Amino acid sequence: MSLNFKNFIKLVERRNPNEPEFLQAVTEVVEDLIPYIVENRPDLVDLNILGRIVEPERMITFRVAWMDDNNEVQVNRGYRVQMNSAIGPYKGGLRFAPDVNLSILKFLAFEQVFKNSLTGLPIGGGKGGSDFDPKGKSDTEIMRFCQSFMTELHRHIGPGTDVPAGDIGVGGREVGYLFGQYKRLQNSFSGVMTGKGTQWGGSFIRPEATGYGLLYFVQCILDFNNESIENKTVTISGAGNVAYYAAEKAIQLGAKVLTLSNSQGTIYDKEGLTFEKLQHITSLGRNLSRYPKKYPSGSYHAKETPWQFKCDIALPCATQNEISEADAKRLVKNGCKIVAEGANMPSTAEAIRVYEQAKIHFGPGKAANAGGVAVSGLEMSQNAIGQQWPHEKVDHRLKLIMEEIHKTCVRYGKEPNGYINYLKGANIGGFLKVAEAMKAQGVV
Ligand code: NDP
Ligand code: 2IT
Repeated sequence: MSLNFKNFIKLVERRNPNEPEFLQAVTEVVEDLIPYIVENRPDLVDLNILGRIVEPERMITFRVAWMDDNNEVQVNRGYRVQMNSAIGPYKGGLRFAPDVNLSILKFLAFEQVFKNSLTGLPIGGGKGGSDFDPKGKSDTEIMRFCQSFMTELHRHIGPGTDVPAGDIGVGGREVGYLFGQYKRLQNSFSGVMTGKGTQWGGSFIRPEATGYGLLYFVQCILDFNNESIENKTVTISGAGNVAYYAAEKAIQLGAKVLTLSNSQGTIYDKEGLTFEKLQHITSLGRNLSRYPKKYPSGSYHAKETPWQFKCDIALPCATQNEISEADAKRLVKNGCKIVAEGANMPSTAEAIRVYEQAKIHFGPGKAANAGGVAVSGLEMSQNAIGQQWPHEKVDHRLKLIMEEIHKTCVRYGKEPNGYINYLKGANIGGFLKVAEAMKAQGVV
């Protein structure tokens, strides 16, 4: 069997028409994998592992009908993409946002396979969600939607089959309603979801894990280059779960955090954010424009992203394709030395080329934001043995996992001139474990 990049991508494009995000994610991975396996692993070429890994094992789409507060019947579409279960049950978040479609969920599920493998834990890859828009909905509308969503999803998931969690638009509240409905339908209290409340089966540090893990990964990059994070300037996009805890940990480690943002605009505080300022931002909800009223060192930039501001480290933590080629050029021109992704695929393919040409350090999402799902994996372990580990233990394990991921990236991503291509390292390192498992389990 022969394997050639152009023909492979053509085939993926033909089989998945009109799915630009999925194609982008696949291209980003197989660009690194094809040369590697053709040279080093002809056995994997013969078994058509790549052809199999880009095909979801199962995809479920379903109707979600629910009643809004005006007693009108609303209809949304629900999805679960069960991508790969070679190394463990499908694992990955649920996203509720109006732009959710199959292309976005397939790209997220595909990335999740490599990310979950990198954590070293026994978890396969999946992702799901709905085009439901939680913004502006009442608490009871959110609950009714979650209950209706889970009424269908419950028959496809389970603690040994598929374990969902949160993502954009799905946080602790939604996980609670989803879990409650699953428990009621199955008459069983189980570890079917992660991100649960710490009173009822959740792990300590899970809410913080993605943002904290991101900063631990940045620390690894800096250590590797004999540098420290202290007094480095950091720009962060987003103001949700990942962005908030990334900012908190960056401040704790002595960095100067200059921005947070949402889909409406960006806060820039030239004196840097503090814990108190972060709390105030939380109290503003989505109304970030009110920030300068309380903190005059801050300014608000409507409809703008953080990437125009000078920084040492940029941490995109909002959504896919939020850094364009022009943004990347501006970051490099302004002296940015590290881009590490809290979000999934926030850099366009063109932006990544700019980073690589400028030889700045680029931590791709599947490595840099793996802390969230890693602690989800630890939550599954705790549920399986009926225990709850203390904060310190979970945080310590999170740090060790991020350090191991960094080592894997260095091992497979080091180029002859010494530059660490973290993307290549993460792609190859994440792939090999899944590929070996698929090989061992026969042609399925
Ligand atoms: P949240 O829903 O908590 O927050 C999302 C934030 O991003 C909000 O501030 C939101 O602004 C902003 N945002 C969302 N969509 C857009 C958009 N189209 N343009 C600009 N801003 C946008 O989500 P999370 O923090 O959980 O997720 C953020 C990213 O991190 C996602 O890419 C997710 O896949 C990834 N991730 C999350 C993990 C987790 O554990 N939660 C784990 C690993 C990765 P607004 O309110 O205005 O929409
Ligand atoms: O993108 C991600 O890794 C997540 N949204 C977290 C998934 C999880 O199962 O914790």
